[in-house]
Amino acid sequence: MQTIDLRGRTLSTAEMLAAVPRATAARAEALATATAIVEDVRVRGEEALREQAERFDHVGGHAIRVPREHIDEALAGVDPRVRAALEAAIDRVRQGSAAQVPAPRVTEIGPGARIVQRWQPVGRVGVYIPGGKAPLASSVVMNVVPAQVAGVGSIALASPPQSGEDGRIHPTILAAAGLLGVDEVYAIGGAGAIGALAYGVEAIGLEPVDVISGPGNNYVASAKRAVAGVVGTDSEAGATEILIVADAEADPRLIAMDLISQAEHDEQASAVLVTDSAELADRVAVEVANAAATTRHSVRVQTALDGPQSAIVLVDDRAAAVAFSNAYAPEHLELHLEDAEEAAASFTSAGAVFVGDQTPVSLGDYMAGSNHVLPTGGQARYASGLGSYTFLRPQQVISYDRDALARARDGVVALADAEVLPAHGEAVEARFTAAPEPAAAA
Ligand code: HSO
Ligand code: ZN
Repeated sequence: MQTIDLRGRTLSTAEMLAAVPRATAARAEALATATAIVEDVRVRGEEALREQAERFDHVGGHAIRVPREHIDEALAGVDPRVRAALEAAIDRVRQGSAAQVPAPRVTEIGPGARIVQRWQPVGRVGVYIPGGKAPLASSVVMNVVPAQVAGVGSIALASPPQSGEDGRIHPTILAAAGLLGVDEVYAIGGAGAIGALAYGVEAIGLEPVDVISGPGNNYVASAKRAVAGVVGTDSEAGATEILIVADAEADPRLIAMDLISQAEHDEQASAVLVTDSAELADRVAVEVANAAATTRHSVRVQTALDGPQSAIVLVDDRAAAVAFSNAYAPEHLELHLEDAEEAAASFTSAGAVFVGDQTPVSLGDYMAGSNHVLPTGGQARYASGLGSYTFLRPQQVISYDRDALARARDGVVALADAEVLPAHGEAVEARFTAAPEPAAAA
């Protein structure tokens, strides 16, 4: 892991970002491929899905709509420890998600003039869960629970068919769906799944959804771009990131473990430590080197940690650490600081903030009750993580009585005239004037 010494320098935001550049995905090529796949599904439906399953997943003749018995079998077969953990995670994320549903709010603009701000769930959601490197059963929980808590009535889930398993999707993913009461499940992978959810596939009874959420590789992310404007999508998830801000008192072993825990996801993952303690920096470098050598996914982890996207960054003081972190806008921010609780207020740009050394990111990945679908690649500057609000639409409901309208009458007419849209004013005037006499017949 490289050490970058920024002490004694005042850097612009751009310079800070250039010091530890994120890995960038080759988007243009993926977008072209994903768009073609989505389009094929839109036009040719099931036939396209079967061809894509043979080509990408090496599976043929499988049940695309997963039969209920497969879900029941997965539920019966799941390790009881995993089942208990999933149930606990569901319960905790339900509690965390409930706080994300705003209560309706009534505003009296004046007597008889009322606006209700209400939050309407979308009608139908499609959740995509990748197969690949790790079967992310926890991501089923993190996507489905907030949608259910928001009040979404219809949820479909798609995940790739597995070759050698007669095209069934991963049993833990299926079990998680079963525990959540999601029984509309499709064995469809990649960009094709995004197309199928967005446009529907009549032959298999798949109705189009309103919002698609869930993680995925570059092609899945590109497919979501391709269907933008047709459906809503969650924000684009790139490689996982962790940034830790630590002071001289922090525990280097815990910091190393947490950096490695997220590097474990991906060769492209970013793991960054920002500290004003040169001694801590050295000790973390040693701990990381030791632990990375022996961890289960050592090659992947070391690739991520040795990449230009990972670094130990030395800064002058706390203010510089805050500036760096806020510029970087990490997906996950951990604060290993003596005054972590108070310091948290200064860190404004992060997908989620983990306060103190007893709150590791991997707790948040599974069990904290917070959501683990978070903005990456600096999107935390303007976006939030997934939550119940992802599936809610704020809507204003306006009601005025006659007296209240009368008080607004002149204003409407004046502005309508100014915009040379007199029919707008006349629509209001009509409430206060009698209908003109019908023109006499010639
Ligand atoms: N850290 C990942 C989420 C995850 N971790 C799922 C384990 N399973 C992205 O925030
Ligand atoms: Zn993780």
